[in-house]
Amino acid sequence: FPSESGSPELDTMMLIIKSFLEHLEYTLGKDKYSATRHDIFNALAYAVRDRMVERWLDTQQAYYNEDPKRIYYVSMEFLMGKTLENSLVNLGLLAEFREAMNSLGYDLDEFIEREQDAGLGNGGLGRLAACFLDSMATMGVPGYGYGIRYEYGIFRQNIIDGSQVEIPDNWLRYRNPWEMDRQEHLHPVKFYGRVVERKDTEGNTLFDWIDTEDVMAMAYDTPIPGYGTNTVNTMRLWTAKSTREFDLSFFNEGNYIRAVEKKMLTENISKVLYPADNVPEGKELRFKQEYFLACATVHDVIYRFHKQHEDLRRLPEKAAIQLNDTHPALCIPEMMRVLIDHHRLDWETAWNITTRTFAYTNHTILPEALEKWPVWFFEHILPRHIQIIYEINDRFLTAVRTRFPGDTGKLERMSLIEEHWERKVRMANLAVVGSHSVNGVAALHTEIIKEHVFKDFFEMYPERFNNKTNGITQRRWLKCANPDQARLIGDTIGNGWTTDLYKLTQLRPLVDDPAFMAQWQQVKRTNKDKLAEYILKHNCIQVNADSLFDCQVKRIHEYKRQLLNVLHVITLYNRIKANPDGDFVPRTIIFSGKAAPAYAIAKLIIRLINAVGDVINNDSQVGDRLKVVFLANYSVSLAEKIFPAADLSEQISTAGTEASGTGNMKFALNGALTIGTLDGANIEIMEEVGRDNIFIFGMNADEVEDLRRRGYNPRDYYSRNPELKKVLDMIAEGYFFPANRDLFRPIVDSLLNQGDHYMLLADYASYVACQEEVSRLYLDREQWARKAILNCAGMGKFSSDRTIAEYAREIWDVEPFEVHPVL
Ligand code: 26R
Repeated sequence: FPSESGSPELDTMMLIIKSFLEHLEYTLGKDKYSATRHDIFNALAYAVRDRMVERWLDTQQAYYNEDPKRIYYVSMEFLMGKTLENSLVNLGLLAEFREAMNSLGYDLDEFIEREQDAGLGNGGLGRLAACFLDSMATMGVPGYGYGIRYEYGIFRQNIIDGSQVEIPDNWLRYRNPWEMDRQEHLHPVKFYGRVVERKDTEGNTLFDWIDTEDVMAMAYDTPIPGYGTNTVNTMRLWTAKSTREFDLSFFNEGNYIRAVEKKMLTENISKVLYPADNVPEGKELRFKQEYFLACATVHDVIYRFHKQHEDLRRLPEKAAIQLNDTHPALCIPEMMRVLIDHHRLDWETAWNITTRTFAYTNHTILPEALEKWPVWFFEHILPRHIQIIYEINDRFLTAVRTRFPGDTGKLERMSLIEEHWERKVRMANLAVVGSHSVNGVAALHTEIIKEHVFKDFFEMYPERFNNKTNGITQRRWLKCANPDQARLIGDTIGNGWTTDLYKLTQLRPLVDDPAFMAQWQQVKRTNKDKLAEYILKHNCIQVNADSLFDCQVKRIHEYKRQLLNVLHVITLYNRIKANPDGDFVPRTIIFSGKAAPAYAIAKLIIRLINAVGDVINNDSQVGDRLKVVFLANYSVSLAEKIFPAADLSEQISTAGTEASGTGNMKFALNGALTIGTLDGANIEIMEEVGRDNIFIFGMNADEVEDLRRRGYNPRDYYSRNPELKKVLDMIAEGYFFPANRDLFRPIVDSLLNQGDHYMLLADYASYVACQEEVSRLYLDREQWARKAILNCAGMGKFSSDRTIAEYAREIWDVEPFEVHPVL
């Protein structure tokens, strides 16, 4: 290869080709005859990674030299999805790599598509963490993501005979070219054992945690490139390795097989992501995972601090640790343990450092999703930590007593320990007491936690509470996912929106530009054609791309009310059957989402959707006026196909239950209209796009609360609304599953006989009426497109760049650096 051709473009191309071929040959040991498609992908990925490494090392060196405050985002979940395309886009090398691969006879898109998702998360919380990493790198915030390198991510969902079947997600099988193992970054993590006290020469009591079973946490680092900058941050994921001491002591016992078995058991800690989302799963292994993450991370933070500083009292100036829900909240007692037992600080000093370093984000209002761990877990597994938690609690309750004398109810509610027949540690209380900041993830959510979930704490520490409305990264969710729409926007208003999403307001006047509108509609139509093709291929259902694509994609949970959507679908079906020659606005209803494997009623809802779909899709009288599609295995990459093709975004949770939602933002950014309740971030979306450009129905959070207080009787709604009654009777009587007519009875039972906790029946009439408005508007394609454009134009606020800027200023006290574009 000539080193310089005289043309910089050609030089870049040559370098890419050279790098790719060298990786194929020397890293993977293959040539063009023996290379598999995986090999090509891996060689390509290594070539892309090489382009990041130089900036990565430079960034880390700059952090060391300039010693800015570091931000640690600690999370049990990072739902990264695919990496190849996003990296190329952020590096500004997409076109160059496409051309280089082309010249070798390869289609880059094939390899972009073929990459395995990194699915190390369940849903909103994990994907938010991934968007935050992108924004921190883009904005030059010296951020680190800390998590667990699960060998198995979120399960793959197959649909077999209408039911969800879970398949393990062995995502590392064909190697992960993005990560680098850091054999030298190892921390021991202790479990079990006991605590002994002794006195030092000055008579102070010291605590030794001894006879422990240790596991090593080993780091794997993944580079996180910013968009159009030189910043490359780090995501550090821990994997469990058995210790050498462990090996020796057990092997010396002489039982070789038993020794290897034990060794394997300790390495199980990082084996699998727990697939529960908003439902409790009080498993010991999960508890150990949480401590594993907390311990390794706290030690790493202190290790990095100590490379440049002596005095731990300066830690809060140099480090901020953001806890992504309570899952990593054991960081708090772990930090106390290290400061007191290892560094011999007194309690007050240690507590001051700890509370000034930590901040906690709450992501859920559902009481059953608040983590509580049995005290006996602690006594057995983390005996020193329970002592520390008791001490935190004693001092805290003393403060409560002083502030609110005689209020025993308050003491009981605020205690870190729940005193029922089984005593439990309330992790949310621990997180609030141990942090200087507590935030909700949407305005309404923050109000609810202040007035309900953490009411007593808000009275005591009002200054701690603040809101940080969620956001999404426009680089992945518009530029990569919807290139045609991104290009149209770029050709019209320029590309400033990629780093300043508020620039989208410049689209507003274009609603009066017929040429722009026609192109807008054409983009949506092309995206719908692509999704229709996908549906035909995967579900063998021919859908009408001219129909209204009505989408609800998210985890399956009763509070999200997929079932309310189903009630509407059956209503439409009954209306068509009652009036077969009537005029109906054609709809394709698309569902996608996973149910927690142990969540029986959620799995039954999936079955119901598929059963209803079977009946409707095969009814020739219905034709293509109504189709119901359940897309299996919802994931980041499937989401990237659905959002761009959606006309209507279903955000229909019971008001006051969805903390924020982020899918709602992705839909609107991609030009879908929202039908939703006044819940979570829907309210703020309405404020940004205007009340006329969104479909709002149902009770608001206050009305839900009121009705609950007054006494809610779902049967009132059932007996008074004949259309609703018919729908429920059909489900209950087995209309959709004649082979087993009782199959769906539990669903109807939950509504009619178990109190309809999420109040579907109360919102049904309003929902159906609102859907009629949706259909009416869809008949006027111009009006529809107008509103869709205004939705996209109003999404500026929902960039995760804005969210991160607020965290940086108001919680972390770091200034986002200047963005340094690469020339
Ligand atoms: C511990 C276990 C029971 C558990 C509880 C809750 C495991 C996982 C969860 C998931 C929760 C915390 C979650 O994902 N919450 C979602 O966070 C998003 C990002 O803030 C919000 O947009 C979304 O509304 C909320 O449900």
